[in-house]
Amino acid sequence: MINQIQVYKLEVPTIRPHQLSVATMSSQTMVLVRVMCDDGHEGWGEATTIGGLKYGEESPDSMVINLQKYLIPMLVGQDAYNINACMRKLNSSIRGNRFAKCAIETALMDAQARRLGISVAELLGGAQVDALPVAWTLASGDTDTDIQEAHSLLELRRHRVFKLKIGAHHVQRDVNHVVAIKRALGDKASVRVDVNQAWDEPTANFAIPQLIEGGVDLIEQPLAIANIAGMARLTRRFSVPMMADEALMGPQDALRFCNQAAAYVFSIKIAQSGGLTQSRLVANLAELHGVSLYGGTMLEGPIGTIASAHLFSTFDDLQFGTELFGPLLLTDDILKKPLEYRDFCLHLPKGPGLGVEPDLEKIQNLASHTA
Ligand code: MUC
Ligand code: MG
Repeated sequence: MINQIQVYKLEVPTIRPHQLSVATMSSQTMVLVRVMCDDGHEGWGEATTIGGLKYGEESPDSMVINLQKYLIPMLVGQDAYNINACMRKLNSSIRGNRFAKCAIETALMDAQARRLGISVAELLGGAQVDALPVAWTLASGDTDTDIQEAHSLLELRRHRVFKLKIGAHHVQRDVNHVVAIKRALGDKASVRVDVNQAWDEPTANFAIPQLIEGGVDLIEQPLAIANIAGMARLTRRFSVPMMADEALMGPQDALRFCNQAAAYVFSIKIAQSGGLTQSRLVANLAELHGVSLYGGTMLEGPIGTIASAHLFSTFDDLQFGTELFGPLLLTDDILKKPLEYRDFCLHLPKGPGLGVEPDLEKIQNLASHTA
């Protein structure tokens, strides 16, 4: 039985300003939930978004309130062994709130897997790999700084896939920035761009041929969320793969994209999808429609990141790798032992559940909100 669910909100500074077209981040606010069960088992989950309300329609504060006031009271006293029943109860009376639901489902799965003495990946059918390639986002806002950052990460063997955040500046300035970085890195790295919806279709038609010529491998969410027809036209028109990101807010959107052949790649994010089970559904739809997969991030801390890794490790194919670098962008860790990044990959931990041990004392000290 679920005895208690605690919520923590904590803000951790980033190692440098992280510039997206929608926001410049100098810190990240994590929302963590801790599910405690009467058999002594507990589990952790995370609901983290970007830039307050700039990226998604749930903010850290709305998640805390909605968890405390609506979601948690429905779960206390429920059978912790039956995650499907718990999630159905939530979904049948609470609309939306995908991030908050993801945190709850993750925590229930962590507890369940610990109880069974298996990993979350095993609970989901079993990992097919023990490490996942991880891209890094170059988003300092300065071309030379980004080039230096990429060179040192290549040297460290931490990342060899770089995603550039563009869309905040004039289109030609952004294109020149990307092309200069790709020229500096050459064949040593894959360079991709994330426009975060900043372009209209004529701007995309102007920029993309130059990006292809410059050697860019992937274009992420160039157009507004609602412009699925435009995404379909770009997918048909250009040889470089188009990836849907913000537009995928769960399986219904994924189905719409599949039906309209509006993307060649899906960025799967556990929070955007509404949890690990819903993410699996998005991945299944993609696989059925010949859409390739990429393991996305909401720049979560280590708990959301490793939960994503457990799920992604169960996929048959993750053609474009992952970007599960969130914890590396933060100046502080909340785990007793940090996640293992080496040889361009995130390595899955071996233990039961999520395989990580949250540092409760640290979390309590960093938390601005606890309930
Ligand atoms: C996004 O839109 O992909 C993921 C990596 C990053 O730098 O920003 C996020 C959000
Ligand atoms: Mg994106």
